[in-house]
Amino acid sequence: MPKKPQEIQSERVKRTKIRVIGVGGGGGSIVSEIASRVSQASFVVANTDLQALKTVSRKATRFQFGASLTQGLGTGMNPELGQIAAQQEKEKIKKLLEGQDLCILVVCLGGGTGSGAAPIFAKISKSLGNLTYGIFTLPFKFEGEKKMGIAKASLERVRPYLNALSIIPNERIFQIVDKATPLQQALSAINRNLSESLAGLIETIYEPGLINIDFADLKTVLEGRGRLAYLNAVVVPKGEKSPQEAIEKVLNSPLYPYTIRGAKGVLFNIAGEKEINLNEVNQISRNISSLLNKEAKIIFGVSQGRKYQDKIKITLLATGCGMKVFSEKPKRKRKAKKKVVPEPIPMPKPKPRPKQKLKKKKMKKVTPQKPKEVEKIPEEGLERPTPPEKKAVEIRIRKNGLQIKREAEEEEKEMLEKEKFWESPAFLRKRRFFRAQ
Ligand SMILES: Nc1nc2c(ncn2[C@@H]2O[C@H](COP(=O)(O)OP(=O)(O)OP(=O)(O)O)[C@@H](O)[C@H]2O)c(=O)[nH]1
Ligand SMILES: [Mg+2]
Repeated sequence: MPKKPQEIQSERVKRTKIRVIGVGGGGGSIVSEIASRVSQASFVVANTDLQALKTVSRKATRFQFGASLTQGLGTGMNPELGQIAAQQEKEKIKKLLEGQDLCILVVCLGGGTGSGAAPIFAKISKSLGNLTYGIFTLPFKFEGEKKMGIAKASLERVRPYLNALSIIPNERIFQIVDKATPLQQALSAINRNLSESLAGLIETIYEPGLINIDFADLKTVLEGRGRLAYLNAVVVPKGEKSPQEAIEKVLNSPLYPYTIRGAKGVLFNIAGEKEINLNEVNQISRNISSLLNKEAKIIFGVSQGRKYQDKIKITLLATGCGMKVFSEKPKRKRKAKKKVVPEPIPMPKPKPRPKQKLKKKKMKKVTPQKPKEVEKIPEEGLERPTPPEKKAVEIRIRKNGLQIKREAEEEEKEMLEKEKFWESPAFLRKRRFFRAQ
């Protein structure tokens, strides 16, 4: 039976509830940043550290816990204290998380508050029946083994309570910024990148699209247990090559130590201006699908809007990515992350570039002095200067036929002279030798 307009109206009232919770100092900073740029979801920053809470954006709710244990300070890198602090305030945390459809936990692991409390927050969220997704950063290498140990232990404890989790080692920021970059600046770069990705996902769920993605779709991709997730959002200026550029960028986030290869579920949204070319949309979606398992669930959406004028934005969430993060086996040298290369999108053929032709000619060009030096036959009693093998090969490759012939002739001539030299009496040899010098 067709629905009456009034019924449809009342169904629309049920709005998806997404709550993003940052726990600890780092997690709080990231959520604070997202809160200031996205209005649709709700944001909470939880910390034992009152001073840190005071710096959080007004758009996020502040939640202090463990005051009786830490007297409003941090835990001083003590995850047990962070855990007890959260356990003591279970009821308050429950109130904070109930009634949500999706709870996103954001924690920078390695300290005491976030690492200790994250498993408690996740456990409560799961017990309430929320879909729960965790985003975690790992400490920098220079912070030492102890912090990394705290982070890994926390990840193992939190994972069973999560549907999906993303892991971003802070160290990966050096793929984008120089090692000499001040720490604060490096952290901001990570936080900005993470908040842009998360903002992209939230927008995708809340903003109506031409091909719409809603919470049911997100649920399909996120459902499961402890799945490794990849979330990224990129914006590229609209141009001839922008679809190709956007795919490459969205698939190759420098911050992740893994890619979407092998993912079991993917959700992605393409946003553009009003006249978005559906042919391009088709190319992009085919490209992403070709990288995945045939059984993978792929959900894609298209949204249009004036705010995407002159640009294309792709947001992508993949879950069940292939890498094993919690392997118990002894460490083997890990293979370097392979770049995901999408199939090229056919473009109109570019005109031949004269520069390339020039390059070819340059390769053929030979340097006349060097070959002689290498091929020179040494004088008796002098040690042959051994040129590096590579150099000799390189030079040989660069010779042309005429030059080889000329050198052979020269060599022959020299040999003949040498033979003559040995045929001469000893007292004459010396003189000829010095004359030859
Ligand atoms: N990406 C990112 N990482 C951060 C940031 N701040 C801290 N971290 C990382 O997170 C780790 C834990 O730091 P905090 O989040 O301050 O620790 P905490 O959870 O508040 O724990 P305690 O202060 O020890 O109680 C650090 O070792 C850093 O590696 C941040 O703003 N961004
Ligand atoms: Mg702290």
